Amino acid sequence: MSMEKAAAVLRRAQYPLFLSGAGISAESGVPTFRGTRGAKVGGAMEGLAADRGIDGLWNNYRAEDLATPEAFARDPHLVWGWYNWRKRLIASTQPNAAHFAIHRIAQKLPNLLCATQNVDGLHTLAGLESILEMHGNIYRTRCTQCQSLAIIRDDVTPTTQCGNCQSANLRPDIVWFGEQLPRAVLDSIYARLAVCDAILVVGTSGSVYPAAGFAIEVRRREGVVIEINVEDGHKPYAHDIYLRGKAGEILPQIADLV
Ligand code: BJW
Repeated sequence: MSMEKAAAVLRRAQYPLFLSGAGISAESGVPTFRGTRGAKVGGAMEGLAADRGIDGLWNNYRAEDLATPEAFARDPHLVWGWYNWRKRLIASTQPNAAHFAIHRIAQKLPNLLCATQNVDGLHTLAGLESILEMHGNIYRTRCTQCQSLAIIRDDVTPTTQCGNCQSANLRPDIVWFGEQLPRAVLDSIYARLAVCDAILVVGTSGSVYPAAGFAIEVRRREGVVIEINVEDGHKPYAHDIYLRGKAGEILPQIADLV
């Protein structure tokens, strides 16, 4: 019943917004940040790391200690090591049923604005043509000297040179804690939030801002909040329709009904 209700809300919405988090890629094998138990990043990483013969290098680190400009300035080898490892892991994954379902929903609802906090590129790989990547992309580097962007699929180290200015100052083109999100991406999302009548939030813990504030804003304007998550964790916002379960099982059914 809730599934039909969610589909009907989305179908009728004039200015719908879709927001995904790490949970949508969990069924592809990409580790989430906080898992389902509010654990440090090591929780998910350790299991996969062990599966792939990697020792517990990251056991003593939290995502917040690696994904900051200060961490990178302190120890670029460590931070690049973390990103190279994640990049390799992500490169071995494929989009899952949830990514394909969102593509299908977007085809049926051309006015759906899609945003993701994920850096794995799996929405694009599933065929979604327009996706706002709020936190960057794991395959992209940015030169801290000349600011040029590049896609580098191989490992990067602190000595890897920028293809444009030849300096060795590449960083991941990822939004770290305390850094501003891409202006154009935020402008598009805030323009949508000003009129948004329904938001579909999938697989996020709602613990990182500004993304966690989107549903708050939609509710404030009396829009409908639809949430899909495997657990009903503490969120800074309330939902109107809560669909508990795996995104890869629920979203395809919604895609059929929209
Ligand atoms: C399933 C599932 C399945 C599992 N199906 N579900 C307001 C208040 C307080 C603090 C702040 C605030 N505004 C800003 C801040 C500071 C900070 C912040 O939010 N801190 C919090 C910790 C409180 N925010 C920032 O610093 C942001 N920048 C900013 O605001 O700049 C302002 C500024 C202005 C002027 C000058 C300068 C700055 C930047 C945030 C960047 C976040 N970056 C990260 C890491 C980098 C990316 C990377 O390396 O990959 O992005 S943090 C990490 O968390 C990552 C994620 O995108 C992000 C969100 O995580 P997500 O997606 O929610 O994942 P999880 O793991 O938390 O949750 C997974 C969920 O899936 C769970 O709920 C599961 O149950 C579920 N799930 N399997 C469905 N199969």
